[in-house]
Amino acid sequence: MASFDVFNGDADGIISLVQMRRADPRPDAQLITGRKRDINLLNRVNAGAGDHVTVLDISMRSNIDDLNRILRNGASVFYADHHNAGDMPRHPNLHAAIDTSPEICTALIIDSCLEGAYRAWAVTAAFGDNFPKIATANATGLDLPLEQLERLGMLVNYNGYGTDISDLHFHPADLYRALAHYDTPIDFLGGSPTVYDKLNNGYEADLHAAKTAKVLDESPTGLILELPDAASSRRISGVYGNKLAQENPNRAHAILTRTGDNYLVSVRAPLTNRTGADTLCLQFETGGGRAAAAGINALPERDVDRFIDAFIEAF
Ligand SMILES: [Mn+2]
Repeated sequence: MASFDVFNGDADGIISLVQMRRADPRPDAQLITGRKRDINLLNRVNAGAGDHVTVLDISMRSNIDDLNRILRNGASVFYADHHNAGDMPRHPNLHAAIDTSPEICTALIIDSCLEGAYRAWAVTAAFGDNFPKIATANATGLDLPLEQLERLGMLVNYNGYGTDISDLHFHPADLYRALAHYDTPIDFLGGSPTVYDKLNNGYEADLHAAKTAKVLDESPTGLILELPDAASSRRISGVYGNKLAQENPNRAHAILTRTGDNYLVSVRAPLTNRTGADTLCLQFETGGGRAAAAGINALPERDVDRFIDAFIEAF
C-alpha cells in the first residue's frame, strides 16, 4: 500500500501538508508537487487498489480526469481545496473537504479538520496565500509573533514562482521537508535559520533588482515596467506586482518580463477599480485573464509600443 502526497508548491499547499503530516506522519509517502502554477499534478499519480492519495490546494476541476482514473483504479483519496471544483464525483473512496468561499484557504480547511492543532502554521499559510485579515482573525487570543509569521508565509509563497522549477530557490518538496520537522513556525524559525535566510536573502536581492527595472511609462494612473530575462525576474514579478498594487491602489500596473524575443506581460487593474485588465490583454494574440488581473504570454517586441498605447488608453 503506497501513499501519495500531492500538493501545490505555494505556501498554502506546503503548509497544509505540514499540518497533516505532523498529525498523521507518512514518512514513506511519495511527494508530488511543482511550482505554484503547476496545478495538473494528479496526472503524475499512479495509484491503485489499497493506495491512499492526499491532494491539497489544487483545483479539482483541473484534475478531474485523473481523479476519476485514480478512484476507478481503487485508491482512496482525501481532497482538500478552495478553488473552483467543478462537478465533484460521488465515490465512496473520495473524502473531499472543499470550501470555495472567498474567506478561506486550504490550510484553514485543514486547520478545522485538525481542530486547530497546528494553528500557527495555518495562520502562516493564510498570510502567504494573501489573506492577511483572515490570518489575523484566526490568531485571535493566541500569543503569536504575527509579523514574523506574515514574513515567513510571504517568503514560502514567493519561493513557488518561476517559469521552470530550476528558477526556484528550493524545490517545493524540499521546502516542505524543511518545514515539516517542526510543530510550529516559531520552532522552524529558531531551528532552521539557513533555510529562512536563503529565502529572505533571495527575496531581498530579487526585490532590489526589480526596483531598478526600466520604466517604460509612468503617470498618476499607470506604471509600466520592464524586467530583464533572468530567473530573479521570473521569481519576483508576480510578488512585486502585488506589492506595487498594495502601495499604489489607485494606479494600474504592467510588468513586462523579457523572455527571449518576446515579453511575458502581467497586468493589474487599480485595486480601487478592478476592471479593464482583460479587455486590454485580449487585444493581443496571446492575451487572457480576468478583469482585475490579466496577462499576455508572448508579446512580440514590435508590439510593445502598441501595448503601451493600449494600456494608457485603458487606464
Ligand atoms: Mn491556496
